[in-house]
Amino acid sequence: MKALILNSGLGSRMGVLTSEHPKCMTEISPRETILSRQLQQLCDVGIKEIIITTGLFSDVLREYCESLELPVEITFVHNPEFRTTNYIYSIYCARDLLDDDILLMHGDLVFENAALDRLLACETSGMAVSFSQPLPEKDFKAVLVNGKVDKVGIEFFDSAVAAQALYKLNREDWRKWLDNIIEFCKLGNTKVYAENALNELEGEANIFPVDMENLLCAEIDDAEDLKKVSKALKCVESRTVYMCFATDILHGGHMTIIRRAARLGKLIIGVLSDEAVASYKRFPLVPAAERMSLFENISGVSRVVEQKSLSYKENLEAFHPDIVVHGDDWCTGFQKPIRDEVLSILATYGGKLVEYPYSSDEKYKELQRRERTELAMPDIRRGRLRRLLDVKGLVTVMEAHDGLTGLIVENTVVHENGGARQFDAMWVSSLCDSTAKGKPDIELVDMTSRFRTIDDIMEVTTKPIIFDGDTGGLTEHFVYTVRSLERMGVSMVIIEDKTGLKKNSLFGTEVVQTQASIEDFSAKIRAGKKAQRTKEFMICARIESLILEQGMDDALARAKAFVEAGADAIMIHSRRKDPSEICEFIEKFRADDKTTPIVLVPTSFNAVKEEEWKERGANIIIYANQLMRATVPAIQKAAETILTCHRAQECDASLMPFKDIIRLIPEDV
Ligand code: SPV
Ligand code: MG
Repeated sequence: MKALILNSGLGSRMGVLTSEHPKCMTEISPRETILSRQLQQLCDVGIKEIIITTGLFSDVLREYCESLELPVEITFVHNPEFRTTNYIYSIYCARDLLDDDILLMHGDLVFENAALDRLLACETSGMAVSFSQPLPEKDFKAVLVNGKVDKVGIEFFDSAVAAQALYKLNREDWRKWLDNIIEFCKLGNTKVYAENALNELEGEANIFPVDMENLLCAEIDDAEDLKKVSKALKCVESRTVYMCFATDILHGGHMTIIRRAARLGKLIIGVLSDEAVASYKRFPLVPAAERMSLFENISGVSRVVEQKSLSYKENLEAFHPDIVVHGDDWCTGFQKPIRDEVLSILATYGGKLVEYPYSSDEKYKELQRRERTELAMPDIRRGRLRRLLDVKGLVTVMEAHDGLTGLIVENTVVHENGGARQFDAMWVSSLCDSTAKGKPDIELVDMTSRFRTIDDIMEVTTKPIIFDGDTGGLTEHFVYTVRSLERMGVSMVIIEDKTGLKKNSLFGTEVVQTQASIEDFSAKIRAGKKAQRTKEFMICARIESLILEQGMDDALARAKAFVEAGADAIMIHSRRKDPSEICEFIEKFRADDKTTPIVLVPTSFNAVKEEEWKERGANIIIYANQLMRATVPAIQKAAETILTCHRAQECDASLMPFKDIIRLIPEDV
């Protein structure tokens, strides 16, 4: 597409303002003239060839254009008869250069980017009109017939709309109009508007009106217009636009939408905090501070701020952007409440929402798949538990005992109030791993088998893993376990301060269980920390004093000693329904130690909500066996029903349809 700018007019109504240069060189802001603005806008939309017709001061105009040093080829066509002809003759002079789609504009037209974008987005030929602005007395109006522009002129009022000499003309439509312009000029009809030649075609040029509504698109005829347009331009230039990004991999689709948004005004980018991203989709590969600097270096972005939550409220109230830009994918689904909130806040101060079609391009999906692969890599996965603790303060963990439960923990999301909730990490429980294998939870399932379970889970998930290391075994063995777990990408091992034949803690004192001495267990922790090769891996000391009824003082003394031995976290366990002993422990431990993460497994003391645990000072909540416990009654019932009924029909209603089970696991995860 080429642009044709008509600058051969005399501009006599501008008075002294055009005594030394053509009208298009009139300054409309301290930084630009009508022409420099038009040329920059054309460059910005990718136009490479521009034809400018000239009249009076043609040399001044040419030199001026060259001084702008824009990356565009400009051809100047002088109309030697500029004093006695209208621009129809200038077009005639340029006719041999115009065999293309043409963006035609008068040289005294000032328009905002959004107006140009709207015209260019029109697939047919189009003319800028406004259905909402009053009909001008002396300026162009377009008569519409059957939805098309039938006539353009200053004399039409019936069935007319306000119009501006800004056209996007597809080659075939333009050819018809140009041929008639040539015809007019050959007949010496050179003192009329080029539109007179268009009007004879009676709609055959297929030009459709493109409604600019109240976007700035106005010509400057005199000093009064200049004042008005300069003022309107100031408003346009001071407009602010807000967009929020959760991404950490910027691709072409993002750049396109950023470029479009930046054309609407000064662009403020909100970068979603790590915590908000983690709750909304997955843990960000790149931390918020780095993501912010990524955006700071993109041209067209005037400011980058953090958006702390999925809700835009805080930032909209702080910055009052004139426009919020978003993809149209949030019109439905879980993001709809966020959109509704944005709309209602914008309505309070007259802001606008602009939505662009969401790109679900295959190559961007491929990028997302690569991101997932990246997140599953041992080095990336291992460190994420520490980052989650930093970012969220409280991390929720659900048990997984095989690939399927791993997938459930990975993918289960619930939406509430426009936000999303999901588990942060996975717990590979000794109880559930043993139970899945039909074995008691007594360290009977050996490490090789336990590692096999981790591997099955890791193959299909990306979330961090906390491993239940039972007693850790012999110290001489534990050091190897630590290194193996690190290599696999596990984030934390929890070992309990028991010795001899370990039984599940939930038996309490009903069975014989022996607690290790503080010295021996501290030595095991020290050895594990010494063996550790990466800085991210965590060893958590689990204290069984309350389970074995050894008292609060013993629990606290152990916690202190184990932290001194190098434990990265403390797990305190209880099998009471009443959470008070756990609360007491947290309070007393936190009196001296504000930072060591506290891990809880609230299987029996399950009435307290996560928010309260966080407030009390706990950091990791492990739901240690609920998925396994959900499975057993369901499968037992199915087995019994089939045995009772001698067929499977009766149990079908409580089963997942077989059509669904075969699709439950996607082939390409
Ligand atoms: C496990 O899940 O195996 C645990 C937690 O160790 S508990 O069963 O509560 O002891
Ligand atoms: Mg266990």
